Amino acid sequence: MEHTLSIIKPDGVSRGLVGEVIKRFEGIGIRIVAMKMLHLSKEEAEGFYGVHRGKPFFDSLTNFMSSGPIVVMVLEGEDVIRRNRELMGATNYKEAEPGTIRADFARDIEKNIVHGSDAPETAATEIAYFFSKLEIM
Ligand code: IDP
Ligand code: MG
Repeated sequence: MEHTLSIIKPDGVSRGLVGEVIKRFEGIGIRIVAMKMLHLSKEEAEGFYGVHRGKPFFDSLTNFMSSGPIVVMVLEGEDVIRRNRELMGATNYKEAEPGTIRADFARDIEKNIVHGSDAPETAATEIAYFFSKLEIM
């Protein structure tokens, strides 16, 4: 059974979309096996998005990600990394398939509601960034 990390970003939380996002996961049989609300510091956001250090949007992205509470979740299911990415839609909401979370709710390439791991290696690293083994059901 595969695991992935999902984050409802500060815009998703402040716009009241936590339930909407979770409903979409549960609606296709993806299970939530860990969940918590956090408010990252700038340094913690920079650590999480370390792969993007040096990119033009890095400073703005990490300011945004540390601007308010987020909901972090470990999702479990068959092929869940790919299926979560499919539910999310493309990074740029303008290119996201209709019916995806980003197409339905995002109006900004940066403030795009959700994060999802993109591969098994990044899923493992990202889950370990937020959760200990004991916190995963
Ligand atoms: P992903 O979230 O779809 O995996 P990544 O390329 O990993 O997309 O980028 C991480 C996050 O950085 C995006 O979700 C978005 O919030 C932000 N981002 C990516 N590209 C841009 C950009 O060109 N301008 C502003 N923000 C961006
Ligand atoms: Mg990514």
